[in-house]
Amino acid sequence: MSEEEKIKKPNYVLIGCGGAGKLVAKQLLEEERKLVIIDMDPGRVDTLRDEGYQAYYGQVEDLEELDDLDLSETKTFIVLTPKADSNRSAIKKIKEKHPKSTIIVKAPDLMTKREFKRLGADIVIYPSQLIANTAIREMQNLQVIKKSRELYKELKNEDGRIGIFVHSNPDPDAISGAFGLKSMAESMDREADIVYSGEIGHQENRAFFNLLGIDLKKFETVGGVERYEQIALIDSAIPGQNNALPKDIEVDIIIDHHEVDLDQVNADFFDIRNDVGSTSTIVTKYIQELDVSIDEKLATAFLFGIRTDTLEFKRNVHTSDFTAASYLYPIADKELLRKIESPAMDPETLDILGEAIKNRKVFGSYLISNVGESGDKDALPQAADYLIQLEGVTTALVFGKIENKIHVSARNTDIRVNLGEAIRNAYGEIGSAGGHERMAGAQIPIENFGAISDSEVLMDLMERGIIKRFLFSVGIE
Ligand SMILES: [Mn+2]
Repeated sequence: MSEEEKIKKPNYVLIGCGGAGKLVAKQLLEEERKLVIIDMDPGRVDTLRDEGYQAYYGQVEDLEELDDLDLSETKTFIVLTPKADSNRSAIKKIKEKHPKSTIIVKAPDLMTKREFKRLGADIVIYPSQLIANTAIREMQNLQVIKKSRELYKELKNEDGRIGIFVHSNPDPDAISGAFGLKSMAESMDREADIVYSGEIGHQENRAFFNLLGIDLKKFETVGGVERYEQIALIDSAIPGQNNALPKDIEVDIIIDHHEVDLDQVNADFFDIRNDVGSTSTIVTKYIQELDVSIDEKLATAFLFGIRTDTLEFKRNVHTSDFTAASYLYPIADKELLRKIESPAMDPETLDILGEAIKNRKVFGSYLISNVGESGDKDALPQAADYLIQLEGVTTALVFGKIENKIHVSARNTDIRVNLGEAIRNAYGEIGSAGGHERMAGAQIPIENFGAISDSEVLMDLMERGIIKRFLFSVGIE
C-alpha cells in the first residue's frame, strides 16, 4: 500500500484480528469501508498488510497506536481480541478518548458481558450464545431428518393397506396431514384410506376437500379396523380419544402437534411436537426431506391446513409454519385458496412474517423484530399487523433494511403508550419518524448507525441500536 492509498481518517477501527476479526475485516474491505486494524501479533500484521489491509502492530493494553491515528471520523470500534483483559482496557481507553463512538466488543462469558456493558460498550458479543443458537437450529433440522427416515422405514418395511385415522369431526389440518401421509405412502406403492368419524364441519371446508378431490371415508363404511395392515393416527395421539379407533388397538404411526402425556403414547413411529402450529407443517417437512413429489393438490391442502390451524398465522404460529408455507405457496392453487378465504398472502410476505416470528424479541408486552433485508415495503406493516395480534403483545415494532435505509413499522393497542411520540423520540434525530397513537413508522439511513448491514455481525449492530433507542424511548432499560 503506497502512502497516497493509506487511509488517513478511518471510519472503523478493528482491534484484534483473529478468526472472527478477520471475517469482519474481509467484509469491510469488500465494501470498501475505511478500516484500520490493530493487532498484537507482528507476524499477523505483516500478513494483513500483504493482503491489502491497513494494519498496525500495537499493544492492546495501552493502544498507543490510537494516539497516532486521526480518529476524528471514526464512528465504530470493533474489539475482538481473545483476552478479556485486553478487551476491557481497550473499552476504557476508547471510552476516554472517543466517548461518542460505538464500541462493539467480544466477551468470554455472561458475567464479563454485563461488566463490559457497564463500562460503556454498546454491543457485547458473547460467542457461546451464538454457537448455542446455531446448535439448537441444527438440532431441530436433524430431528426432521431423523424422523423422516424412521417414517420412511416404517412405511417401506410393511405392506398391505394403511388406515389413516383423523380425529372425529376433522378440521382441515387433520385432513391435509392425513392426505400428505397418504401421498407419501402411495409414492412407496402403499395403498391407504383416510378415515374419519363424525362430520366435516363448515360447508366451505367440505367444498374445499371436494374440489381438491380428496377421498375421505366414513369409519362406518370401511368395514372395521381389521381391514388395515397398518394404522396411522393424525392430528390426534391416543386411540379412542376423540377418534373412532378402539382404545386397545396398536397404532403404528402417530403424528400430532397437540399437548399430550407422552407416557400414554404407544406406537412404532410417533412424532408429537409442540414447536409447530399444525400437523400439515410436520408432514410438509417430511415430504421435503424425503423428496416425495408434491403436486398442486397436496400443496394447496397443506397450505389450507396450516392457515386454518394457525388462524391465518396468528395463533400458535412458529417459524417452521412460515417456512413450510413459503415452500408450498408457489406450488399451490392460489385461485382455489382465494375462493376459500382472504386475504391471500404472497411468498414475500410469508417469508417476512417467518423472519419476524423467528427473530422476535419480547420485552414485557413489547415485541420487536428484525426481518433483515427486505424487498417489499408493504410487508413490514403487514408483519406488524400480524404480530400485534399475538397473545400478550400490545406494541409491535418490525424493522428491516430496504436498499440503504432501515424501515421501521410499529403498531400499538396499549392506550397508555403514544406510539407516534415514542417513535419520534427514538428515531427522530437519526431519521424521519412519525405516526399517531396506534400506528407509526420511521426511516433511517444506514450510515446514521455508523455501521453497515450486509454482514450478520453488523446487522446485529443495527438491530441493537434500533431496539435500544425504542426501549429507552418507552422507558424500559
Ligand atoms: Mn392440527
